[in-house]
Amino acid sequence: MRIDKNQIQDINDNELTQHKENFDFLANSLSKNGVNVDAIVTRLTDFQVAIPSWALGAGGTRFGRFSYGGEPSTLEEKINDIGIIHSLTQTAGAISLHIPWDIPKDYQAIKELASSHDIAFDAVNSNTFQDQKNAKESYKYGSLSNISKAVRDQAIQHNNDVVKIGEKLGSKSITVWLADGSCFPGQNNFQTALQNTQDSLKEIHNHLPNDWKMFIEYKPYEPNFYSTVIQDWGTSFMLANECGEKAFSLVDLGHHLPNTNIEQIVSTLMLKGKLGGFHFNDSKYGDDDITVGSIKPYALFLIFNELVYGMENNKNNPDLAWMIDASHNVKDPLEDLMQSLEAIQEAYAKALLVDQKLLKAAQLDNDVVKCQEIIQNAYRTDVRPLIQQARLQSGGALNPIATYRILNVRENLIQKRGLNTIATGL
Ligand code: PSV
Ligand code: MN
Repeated sequence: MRIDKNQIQDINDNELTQHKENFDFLANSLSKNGVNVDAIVTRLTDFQVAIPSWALGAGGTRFGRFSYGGEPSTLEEKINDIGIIHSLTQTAGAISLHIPWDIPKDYQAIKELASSHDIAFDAVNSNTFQDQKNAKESYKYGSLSNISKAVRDQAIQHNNDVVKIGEKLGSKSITVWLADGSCFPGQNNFQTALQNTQDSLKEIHNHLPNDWKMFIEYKPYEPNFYSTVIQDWGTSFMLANECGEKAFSLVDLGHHLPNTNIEQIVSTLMLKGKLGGFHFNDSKYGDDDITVGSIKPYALFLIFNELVYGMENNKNNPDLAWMIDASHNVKDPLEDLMQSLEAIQEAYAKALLVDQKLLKAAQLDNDVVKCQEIIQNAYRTDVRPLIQQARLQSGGALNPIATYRILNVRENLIQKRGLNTIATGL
């Protein structure tokens, strides 16, 4: 199913007068305070977030998986689903493939389909946390860190193969996340595991095409519950430095112990020019992978505040690869992704409102109260009319989820694909 621009416009028309009123009111009051509203709307329009190919079905937990109906069962259908989200939000202009879950059969056809939806191929993801059918070696005791050279070589080769697949699609980066670690004290020699991982990553790095980047993702625990080889940003940063110029750290919001100051990690990595990628989700306890902004929207805003500061001040840091990494059991996955996109845009817009000059002056005066006021004034501003304006200008829906429901998208998908389809992935 494809959503036509005219269908969106017809629905927008009913809400246009109200939107204009809201937007003009906000734009006026922001302009009076010296904010360049057009510049913010343009930055919101330019901001695109990749959707992972595994997030379009109803995600599962290890306890159960409840199909949503009309789930995409092929890569083509997944791209079409992202096309639906992108046409409504104008913010999901990229897909991130997980290999081997989503290997294209006909590369040319897949590329044409994606570009017909205005969707680019972002970072490709390798998978050495599951054994593949007919694989010679098993990753049960680790992949790039494994004590067996044969296992490490197989995992290195897999990463090189993933890069080759990405090259055919126009991707320019690979994300490496390792489940490697140990479940019990004594199971692993920490130093050997880390050294093996470093050597393996170096091999992958040195094999990359010149214009490619490698993102090293960290995570404190799960699926190993005693130790994880790349457990934190420090380890990821050290490995990225050891590997060389094309290697960067990747921050996944869910991959931190409770109360970690993620915005400070972001700022440190950007200062050093080593933040390459970003995975959005939200969590209450661990790597819960729930809708972005559903639990800690203020923390998300503070993180964006550092991202915006870094994008403006750390020119040595590359443009970031943004991706949503969330998927769960109970919502329509497309509606859920649109909620995540809205939360991301909201945090970004609010961060763009922070008056950096005023903040710096207040910091120089050690005026703690004023510093907090500046940050919270931005956070308390209802920026939704700015986001709606950005969408309106690029042909998206003023209210994506409402439009999705008016157009009966899910019912259409169920009718076409059936009630019991299951998407590949988690
Ligand atoms: C691991 O928890 C992770 O965040 C990695 O990015 C994986 O690629 C993704 O989730 C899906 O398993
Ligand atoms: Mn992730």
